[in-house]
Amino acid sequence: MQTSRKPRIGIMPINFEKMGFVVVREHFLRAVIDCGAVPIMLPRTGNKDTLDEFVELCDGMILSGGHDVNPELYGEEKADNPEFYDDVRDVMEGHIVDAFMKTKKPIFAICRGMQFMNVHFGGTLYTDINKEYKTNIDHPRDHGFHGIAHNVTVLQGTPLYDIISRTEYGVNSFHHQAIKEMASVFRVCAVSEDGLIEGVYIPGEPVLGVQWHPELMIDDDAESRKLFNAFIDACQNNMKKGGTHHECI
Ligand SMILES: [Mn+2]
Repeated sequence: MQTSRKPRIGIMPINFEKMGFVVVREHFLRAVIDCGAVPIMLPRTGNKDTLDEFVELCDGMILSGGHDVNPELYGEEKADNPEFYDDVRDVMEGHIVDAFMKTKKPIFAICRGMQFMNVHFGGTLYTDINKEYKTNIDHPRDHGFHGIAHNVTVLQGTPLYDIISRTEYGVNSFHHQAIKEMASVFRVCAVSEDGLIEGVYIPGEPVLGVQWHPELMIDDDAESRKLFNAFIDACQNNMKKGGTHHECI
């Protein structure tokens, strides 16, 4: 059994159809490398045999931000613009999440990734916060990569609090969807000032989701660095145990 190699971290791709590209945000690659692991971008495919090879290959998975989750998956209607959605990503993410849960390999779900997991496990989303939720906070507005859009309250006794050791924390915000009905497997670990769920985890499982983008703040925000370090540590510990046990991130 190899125990000395670096953890390999899969990163879900984003479709950039107009140019024929599939991309990942460069910050993810850098964050993973800086924390001592190896980033691996997944191909955008619904081919389950191919995805299973990546499940085998990767020690942890980052569900990156990206397109909106197809509202039809939680009983709502799609908007008119088909560019909002990526059905291939929905399919592949569902397969990856199931396989990683089965193998107990850690998942770090960011923004759309967290929203997708909520839908995948039976929850629903606000398809557009500004239309469906009364708030003074502009969650979708571009405040800049490092711009603090709002505070979150981090709940004590949760894995997120264990990692960042703060109850109030300023975060960026680039989302117009949000959790409406939370999936029953989830527990809340962070809430925004206006009451939206901004962080979730699954008790006893190495799964953490946040709605902000710690990858964009990795250079100058100690807490963002702690989140990636904790995730990579969880992957490393899982490898040492031969992949049959796990730790919460
Ligand atoms: Mn927000």
